[in-house]
Amino acid sequence: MRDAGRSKRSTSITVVGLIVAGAFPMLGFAAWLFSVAGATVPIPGGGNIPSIFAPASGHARLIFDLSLFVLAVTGIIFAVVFGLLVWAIHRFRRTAANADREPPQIYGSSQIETAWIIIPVLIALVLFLTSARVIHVVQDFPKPPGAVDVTVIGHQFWWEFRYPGLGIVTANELHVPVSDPSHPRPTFLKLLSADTDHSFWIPELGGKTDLIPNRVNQMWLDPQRTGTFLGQCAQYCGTQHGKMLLRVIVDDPAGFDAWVRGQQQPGNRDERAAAGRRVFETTACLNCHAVRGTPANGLFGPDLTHLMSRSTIASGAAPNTRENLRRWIEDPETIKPGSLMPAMKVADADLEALVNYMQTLR
Ligand code: HEC
Ligand SMILES: [Cu+2]
Repeated sequence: MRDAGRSKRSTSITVVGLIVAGAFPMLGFAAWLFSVAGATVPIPGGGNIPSIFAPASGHARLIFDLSLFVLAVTGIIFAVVFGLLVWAIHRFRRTAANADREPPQIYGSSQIETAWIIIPVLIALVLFLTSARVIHVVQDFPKPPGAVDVTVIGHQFWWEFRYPGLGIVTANELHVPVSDPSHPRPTFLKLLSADTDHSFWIPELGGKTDLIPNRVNQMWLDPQRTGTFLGQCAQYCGTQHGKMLLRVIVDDPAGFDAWVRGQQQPGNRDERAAAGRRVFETTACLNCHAVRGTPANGLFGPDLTHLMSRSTIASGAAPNTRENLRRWIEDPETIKPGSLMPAMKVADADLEALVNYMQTLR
């Protein structure tokens, strides 16, 4: 009677164990399904929910292929170990015939011990070599002539992009040309930080690379189709790390050249917005923001020379609409709590004039 109860209990413990162990591959599978479905969900303002399962550049594809290989190897290990476990539990379970006997006590087997040292060492070696190969290809990628250079500077909580060869400074929305494999035109990023650690990550275009103060990191992107790709600062860098979004807009060659020409223009000096410009240039705004061709040359906040060419403000925290600009200048906390731009407490009339001025910065 007591034995039957104990055996029933051990059976149910086994079943619970199998469900728990089986939950891991199921969770992995669900994550995969979720991101495949997410990759087709458009987001207002362009782009899709980013998915590591939808690589759109050679760099991301190398990492993706490696991760599938690692997943396959570990999946086979899981299936074999799990299968043997289920078989052993079933084959050697307690039955009425053996209930009063101890199982045979076996000690030592050099064949089995050698096998379970050598096989894992070989598996680890194969995984090491394949990873080292991908790291080598990604890190030592040669820079072809015609590559675009961008210096990316991470700030709390926004991104600065400088194109040293083109004389462009912009923020939060990185424009790069498409890199057709037959005419590769990759973009090389030099990654710096103005304050603390950040991490540049566009899942569909490549792996994460950290931006670390007093250190220069590098990475490259070679997007093979046009479109908007979304990403995120992937390193906790302070209160608004979660609203430190990234947008990479991959333009066709003509579109990229047109964008470059537009960005190279100095700031608009539209006389209709002269009142707003005066407010901008006589309050603290100009200490933190630059508008090329005007006295404003602050470096603490985003360059506003071509603010209206961006579809969002505050690093993707809000769409770049008149209403949001007004709300932002009145009190940035309402859009991005913890942002390092103070509420400037400008009078209503000045606020209106400022927003008008901002809207001429095309
Ligand atoms: C103490 C420095 C500082 C002052 C003064 C300041 N700003 Fe800012 N501003 C910032 C920072 C930092 C950001 C980026 C915030 C973020 O995204 O987290 C910003 C962002 C902005 C943005 C959004 C830009 C973008 O592309 O996302 C606008 C527009 C703006 N400021 C306008 C103004 C105006 C107008 C004034 C004057 C009334 C002003 N700022 C005063 C630091 C400042
Ligand atoms: Cu960050």
